[in-house]
Parts: sequence; structure tokens; C-alpha cells
Amino acid sequence: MPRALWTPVLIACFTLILSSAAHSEKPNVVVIMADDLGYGDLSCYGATSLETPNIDRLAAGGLRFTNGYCSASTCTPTRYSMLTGTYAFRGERTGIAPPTAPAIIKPGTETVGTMLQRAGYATAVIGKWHLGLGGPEGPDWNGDLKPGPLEIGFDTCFLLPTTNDRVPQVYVHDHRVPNLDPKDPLWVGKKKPSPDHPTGQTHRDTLKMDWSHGHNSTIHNGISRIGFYTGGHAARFRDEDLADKWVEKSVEFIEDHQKEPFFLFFSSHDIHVPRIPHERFQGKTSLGFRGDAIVELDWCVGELMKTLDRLNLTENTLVVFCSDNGPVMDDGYKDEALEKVGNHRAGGPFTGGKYSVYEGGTRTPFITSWKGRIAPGTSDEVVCTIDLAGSLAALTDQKLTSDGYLDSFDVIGAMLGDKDAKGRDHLVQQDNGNNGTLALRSGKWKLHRYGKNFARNVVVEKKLANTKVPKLQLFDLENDPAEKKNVIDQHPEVAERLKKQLDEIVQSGRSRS
Ligand code: NG6
Ligand code: CA
Repeated sequence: MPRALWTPVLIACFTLILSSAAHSEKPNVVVIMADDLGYGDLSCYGATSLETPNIDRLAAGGLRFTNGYCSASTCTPTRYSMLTGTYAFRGERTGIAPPTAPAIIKPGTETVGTMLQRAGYATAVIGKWHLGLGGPEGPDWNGDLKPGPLEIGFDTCFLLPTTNDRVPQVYVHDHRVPNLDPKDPLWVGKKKPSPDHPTGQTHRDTLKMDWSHGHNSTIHNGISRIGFYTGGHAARFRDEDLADKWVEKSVEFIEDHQKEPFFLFFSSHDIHVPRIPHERFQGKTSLGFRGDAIVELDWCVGELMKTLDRLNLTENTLVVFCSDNGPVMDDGYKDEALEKVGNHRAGGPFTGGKYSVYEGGTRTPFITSWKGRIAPGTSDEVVCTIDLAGSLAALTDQKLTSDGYLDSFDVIGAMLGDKDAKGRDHLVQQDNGNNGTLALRSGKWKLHRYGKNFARNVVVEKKLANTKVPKLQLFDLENDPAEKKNVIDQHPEVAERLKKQLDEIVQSGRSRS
């Protein structure tokens, strides 16, 4: 080739290299958060009673964390912390949100979404929200549902507004309930709307899945729920179709934004109760609907990964897979989770599960994957969903505002598996709201500090149990990962040090410097 012709070729190559290098600093980010999924619930985390090939593939091509956490053992506080980067115990009304809850994260609050929007990302949350909607009076179901995600950093949303066991069973798209017929307005409330309103108590024999505790109010789709509602019939969904809907809407979002950096928070309702997977997954495992719902979740992950592959985005997308809290067997419906559990240990080697500060409550599957950037392997570094803000800010070269993200650390090196990169050296774990029950993991030590409520659901295989425990307990996670042996009497000085550290973290109002 004559020399004169080389120049434009070289310039073109150089431009290509430059633009791809610039783009790779802002990879797409897909956070897949499962609901109530335990450490031992996936085959890549040791489960043998079922197979999760898609999540296993994600783990095999990425980093599988053995010390990955969510920050609380119930949904609302973990999601609050994941989005705001601040421990939920610092916030008001951050415990499990009722159906009528107003927006818990107020407009103006810094979130992962606002930070990534500033970095030039298109942002979406698709799936379970459970962080309240609307002003102080609560959600206006027939009008504009705001504030909500769009007021705190998301360009768009397609939501299950509360939980699948809480009323109402309708979607929310941006500020509206889609398909709502004005002639059949939606009413949601705490009290029975009329004496003849059918409930799980009065019409128990008509239910397709019976309840075991709570969950005996309004009936929809043959399942009685928490709370009451009437109307909005044209807008109601079938539980069986939720996973398909999340995938459909996510694929649309990814396709629409494939040419710009995007952040997708894929917030699965699986495997929360009522566990009603699509008919095509029912009976797929020996574990009953709880196992079948895990298989449905695995299918969702496969569809998302297939979409990224099809659009050639896998090498430019960081995928984070996590859970919002540990496992529970009977969470209010008779779906045979306990009866069919066999040898399956949903919490893996850990004690406790949902609602508890034992490791089983917050030590959950945590996988990062980014083809070509993250070398496949396993990591023992401590990382937590609360660190997404700090870590993604570092990755995308954004500064965290000093008055936000009060507990979110930059552990991006650990998340990407960079050589010698460290995770956290300590982490506060909480159960539900701000009832004072917290635990502090610091290195190999873990201190439990019980507040007004005592530990619940300590043994995940049994039904919910209110088990009295001492106010302070100390465990050595290295030698006793199952937290069976309280060693506070053998190591009083360690307990004292951790107690001081925990007090300091709580009282100082922040743990990020
Ligand atoms: C509890 C519900 C439980 C579940 C949980 C929230 C009863 C008896 N129990 O109050 O079924 O809905 O709240 O789960 O009603 S979470 O994963 O969204 O935090
Ligand atoms: Ca949950």
C-alpha cells in the first residue's frame, strides 16, 4: 500500500482504539438482585438438589464470591442501602414496607442511579420495588405515582410496586399503573372494604395455594395476600407471568440503549412467596415451587445474558448477581418448601436466614462477570451490595458527594478481581428496620448485638421461631462459620473492641471517610 494511503487507515485504527478505550471505562452495568435466595440455593454454590446452569455459567466465566453480602436480612433495608449507599438503620421507616408506604427514599437523595446518570448512563429499574411510592399520603394508585424511582435516579421503571404477597397485583410503568380502566378504579387499604369482601379466611377452601401465617386478606389469582384491595381488574397480573414480563421489559430496555452506557437494575420477585413460577417451570425440581422458582430465576439470568451476547455487549457489560436477603422456607404459604427440602440446605453452611443477623441472613450468592475484564475465579474478599455506589463511582470516574452514600466503600478492585485488591475489613449486618439488632463483622470476628427484638428464624429449616438469645454474642467465623459457639467469655477484649467499633459506626452517622 502506498504511504499516503496508510495515513487514513492508521487514523481510523487509532480512533477506534481510543473510542473503545474511552467506552470501556463506562461499561454497561446490570445488577440482578434475587429475592430471598440463600447462599446454598445455586448449584455453583454447592446445591445438589437442583441445577442452575445459567447462573453457574455466569459464575464460571466471572468471579464467585464466598464472602459476598447484602446489607440486611429483609428486602426493604437491603434495597434502600444498595441504592443510597447508606446503612438502612440510619434511615426512617426503612423496615419491610407496607402496601400503602410512601416513597422511602426522598427526591434529592443521592443514589447509584443519580450518580450513574451524571456519568451519562441511561438507567432503569425493572421488577420488585418495595421502597414505597408517592408523597406522605402514600401511593395515588389511580393517578401519578410519584415520587418513585424516576425522582431518585432512574430514567424509567417497570415495577412490581410492593411484593408479590402484598396488594395490589398490578404493574407500575414510570408514574402509572398500565391498563387501568377509569371505570374500575383501584382501591388499596388496610381494612376490609366491605363485610362481604372475600378473604383468605372467609374463602379459604377456594384458594389454589393455602396460607400458613398472615397472608389471609384479599384474594387474587386464587391466592390471598397481605392487605386489601378492590378494582383495577384490567390492570392485574397473573403471578405466573411476572418473570416473563421482567425479561421482556429488560430486553426492550437493553435493545433501546445498546449504543450508550446503561444501568439496569433487574429486580426479580423470585423466589419470594407466593412462589408461583410459570407453568413451564412448575414441577421442574424435587423441591416444590421454591426450587422451581429458582429454576425460573436461572432462566431469567440466561435470557439476559443471551441478549447481551446477541447485541455484542458482553465484553462491555459488568454483571453483578446478588440477593436481597437470605433464605426462608415457610414465609406464609403452604408451598411444601419444608416438606420437600430433603438434603437441600438453602443457607449453605450458615446458620439463620431471612430476618436474622446470623450469616445465613446476609451472606448470599454474589457473582461479578465482565467478559475479557474479569478473570474467572473465586474470591474470598468481603463485598456487599451497599458498596455498589462507591465501587461504580470509582469505575466510572465519578466523585461521591460528601453528604451521601455514607457507608458505601470503593471495593471495585475486589469486585473485578484485580490482583491484591482488598474488599471490606468490616461490615455491619442488620435484620429488618432500626430495632437495634445489628451485627458487626470485623475480620474473622463477628459480634451480634440484639435490640428490642430477639433473633428470629434462627434455624432456617424450621418454621419461624422467636428464639431468645443473649444481647451480645461473639463468634469466630474462621473456625466456626456456622456461628454455633458463642466465645464472648473466652475473648472479652475482642467483644469490647467490636462493641466500641459498632457504637462508633452507629453514632458517628457514617462509616465512609
Ligand atoms: C413479612 C411477611 C413475609 C414477607 C416479608 C417481607 C407475614 C406473616 N410475613 O411480614 O411473608 O412478605 O414480610 O419479605 O406477613 S421481604 O423479602 O420483602 O422483606
Ligand atoms: Ca427479600
